[in-house]
Parts: sequence; C-alpha cells; structure tokens
Amino acid sequence: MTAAISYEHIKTCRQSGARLGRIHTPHGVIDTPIFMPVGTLATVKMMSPEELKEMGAQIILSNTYHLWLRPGEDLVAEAGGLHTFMNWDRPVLTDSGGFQVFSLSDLRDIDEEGVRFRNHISGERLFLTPEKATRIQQSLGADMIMAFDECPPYPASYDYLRDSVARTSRWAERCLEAQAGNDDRQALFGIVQGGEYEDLRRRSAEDLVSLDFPGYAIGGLSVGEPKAVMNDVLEQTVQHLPTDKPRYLMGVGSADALIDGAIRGVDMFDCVLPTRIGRNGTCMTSEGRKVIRNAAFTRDFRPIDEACDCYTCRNYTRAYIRHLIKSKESFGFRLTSYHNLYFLIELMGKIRLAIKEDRLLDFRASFFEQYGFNRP
Ligand code: PRF
Ligand code: ZN
Repeated sequence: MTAAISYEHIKTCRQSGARLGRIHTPHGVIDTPIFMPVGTLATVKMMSPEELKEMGAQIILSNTYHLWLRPGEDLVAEAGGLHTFMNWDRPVLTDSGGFQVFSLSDLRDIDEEGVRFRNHISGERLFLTPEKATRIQQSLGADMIMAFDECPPYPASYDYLRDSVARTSRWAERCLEAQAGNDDRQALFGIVQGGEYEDLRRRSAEDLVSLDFPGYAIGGLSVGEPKAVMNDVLEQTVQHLPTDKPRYLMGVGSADALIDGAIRGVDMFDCVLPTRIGRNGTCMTSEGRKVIRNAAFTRDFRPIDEACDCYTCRNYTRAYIRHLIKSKESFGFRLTSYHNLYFLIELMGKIRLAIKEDRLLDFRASFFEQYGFNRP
C-alpha cells in the first residue's frame, strides 16, 4: 500500500520552532505552512478557479455536509469527482461534516452510532455516522479527508469533554475501517479534540496517533475561547503529534492566528474569514482591518492596501469599491474577496520565507506592530 500523501520536512525555524515543508498529494505539491481558501459548495464564493490560481492558491477546502445535501455526492462522483466537477486540478481537502452539523443544523441528537439532525435547507430528518461521512468523502474524491468528530461548544464541562473525546476516538477508528483499501487515493486525517483541558488534548492526540493516521487536525479551537487559551492548547497538543505528518488547525484564518499557529508548528489552516468579511465590505490590510463601507473612504482614491499588488489594489480605489459594496454590486464583493484571499496567501509566503531565514519571531513583531495588536 502506498500512502496518498507524504509530508516532506524542509527545515525548522531556529528562532521560532515553526516548520517549513511540503505535502505531496495526488494533485500536486503544496508548500507549508499554507492557508486553504474555503469553497463550501464546490466554489470559493465569488472566485473562479482561474482567479484562485492567479492569486497563488495551492489547495482549497470543501464541505461534506453541504455537498451531501446539495447536489449529493453521487452526482459529484458521476461528474468525475470534485476536481473535475468544479474544474480545479490542484489539491482539495474536505471537512467531514461533523463541525457543520453542529454549527448549522438544529435538533441534533448525538449517540454512539452518529448524529441525528434536521437538514438546514429542507427540514428533512438526517443521520450522519463516521462510516457515512467517510463514504461521502470517498465519492467526492478530495486528496485529504477528515474523520467524523464532535466539536463541542465552548465552554463545555470537563465531564462532557472527556466522554466526547472518547467517542471521537471510537468514531475515528470507525472512519479508518471505512477507509480501508482507499489509503492510496485519499489521506484520512484524525481530529484532536478536548477543549481547553491539557490532559484531554493529550489523551485525544495519543488515541489518534496510536491509530496511525497520515495526518492530524486540531479541532475544537477558535470556538470562542480567548486567543491565549488557543495558543496554549495548540502549543501543548502539537507536542503529542508526530513530526513526520502534517498538522492542520481547523477554522483559523485571522492574520495574527496564522502567524501564532505557524510558530507553534502548524502546517495547514483554513477559514471563511477572508471571503466572509470581504462580502461584508471589510478588508485585511498591512495596517489592520479596514471597513471599506465606512463614510471615511467616500473620497479616498487610494488602493485598499498601498502595500498590496493584487489585481484589486493595482486597479481599483477604496472610493470605487465602497460605492460598489454599498450598492450591493457583485463586482465589489469579488474585488474585496480577491484582495483578502491574496493578502492571506501572501502572508503565508512571507511566513515561509521568514522560517527559511530563521526570523519568524522578528517577522511577527514587525507584522503585529504595523497591523495593530488589537486589530486582528
Ligand atoms: N472539527 C471539524 N471541522 C472543524 C472544526 C472541528 O473542530 C473547527 C473548529 N474550529 C472548524 N472546522 N470537523
Ligand atoms: Zn490587494
């Protein structure tokens, strides 16, 4: 059996401990640490695959939960899989649906077998299990797929989290069984949970590592806990993960958290943040976030970020983009989404260069200074 992916470690930053590497996948190689734009419904909202390539996106993420409900995994498989269906020939990762069931559906009911809930579109009763989530992801055909986990709300009690971690470990084992024979085509990641408790995180990581996944995700963070808690949990969780497999911090995409995650040894990140706040008229810039809808920009004929050389910043002004966004013109949403994604992709490139040159802590200090510590 050959593995679908492999992690190639290039070097560790002598100043910060961050890792520079590459992940080899069936659809090509990605440089790590990396940010993955989110294409929930087999499209990164407002962006064509050509635009994503132009801005330097190397991999995108999509969602099992949404594609299962619409258009259905069988249709995607009939099209030839997610890559062909959406005309994206670079790597893809799918999330398992665990998190989306908890955040989107109501009336969910968890037991050992799986999660019963109502479809957030039609109200229909549905049931998702580790086996089903794995099979759906096999039909979708992403390069990297995720185990079906429970992401408990924050805060949750120690007793609840302890039982939840144990169940997530049993579910991870069932996902691996459902994945048997498919390992050479898709890499299944285990997801570490355990809330803010050090011993539970450790137990979760050790359970999953003993099952020998080709990659590990860190879930249950960025769910409302203070940033310092996230960084502490990350720091200690990563210690229990193998150094020869990729580590993926799920649902994290603010500029400061990407830097702080990389410093703690994370290789992969994803988040809807850049596209979501972009459609809302907010831009990430080298000077912190700018709410481009604000009246202050009415007559501002400078680019969104004077330090940015993206398509949006080379061609359009704050005043024009503000006008488009206020008029709800889709071109405005496209321009802000493009800029925000470009900003994070460029940031990851700068992080990788700083790791290569052993100066990621210096980079962090100057970035935070310019960005404004309290304006992540
Ligand atoms: N589990 C899964 N997907 C996720 C999360 C998780 O805990 C998170 C938490 N930030 C985002 N996406 N399966
Ligand atoms: Zn720009």
